[in-house]
Amino acid sequence: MRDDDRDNDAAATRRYRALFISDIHLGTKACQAHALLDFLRHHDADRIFLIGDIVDFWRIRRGVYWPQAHNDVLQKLLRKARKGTELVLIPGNHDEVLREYCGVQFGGIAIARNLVHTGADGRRYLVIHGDEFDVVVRYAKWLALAGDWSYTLALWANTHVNAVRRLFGMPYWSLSDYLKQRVKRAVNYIGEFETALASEARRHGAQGVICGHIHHAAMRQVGEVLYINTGDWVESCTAVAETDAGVFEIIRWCHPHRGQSVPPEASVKALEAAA
Ligand SMILES: [Mn+2]
Repeated sequence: MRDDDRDNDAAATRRYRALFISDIHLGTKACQAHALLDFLRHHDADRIFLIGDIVDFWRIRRGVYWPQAHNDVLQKLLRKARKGTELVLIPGNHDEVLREYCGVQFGGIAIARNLVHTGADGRRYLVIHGDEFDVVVRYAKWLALAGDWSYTLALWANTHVNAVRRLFGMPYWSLSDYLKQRVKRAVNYIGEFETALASEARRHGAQGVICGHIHHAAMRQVGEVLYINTGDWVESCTAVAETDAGVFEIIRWCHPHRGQSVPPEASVKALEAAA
């Protein structure tokens, strides 16, 4: 049985007014494409918002990684569009090449830089990826890329640098202290990100904001703005759904085929949870 044939299994599919998905990072080994396929099989919506970093063009530039499951995800989404789902794509920083096509509509997909979604209850939600508010990414892309490597570098340094430091009678350099500092910064960073996004929502006359980018699913009130982050399909496998009543919920999708690879950020997040 082909994956798509299971669409007919309507009893197992939950229908929502809208689904919000971001940070899939197709084209990377860390992408949980099988889990997402399974999620898409069990969930449908009148509108699906793809809120950035859907295809990771940064990684693809370093060499193509494109297994069948990644193709299946795109096919599955296009199939939903053919069957009447309105697809909205908001490019992120890893797929910013698509930003050239903002305002364009093709194959049942509308591409926009950001937009305001009106909830079932009439409340307005700014839908945006969020990297615009990430100063590091915006002003120094190479710094952001270096960030991916800092943990790997720290691990290497812990083993090798200390051997050299010992030779020179220098004190031990602690990896865990380094990570704790990094986590503290990460926590501050998330708070600042939420505040920035909430004020951007106010600027658009919206009562809420729905974004992605920081791979950290959340739903909380920031002042008078409801801040919603869809999380990611790299490690947490989360999406946000709006019911017909205009209620938003975070869905965490567990799937037996989830890959075992854990990116370095996951270890930092585990520390963060323990902190
Ligand atoms: Mn991003």
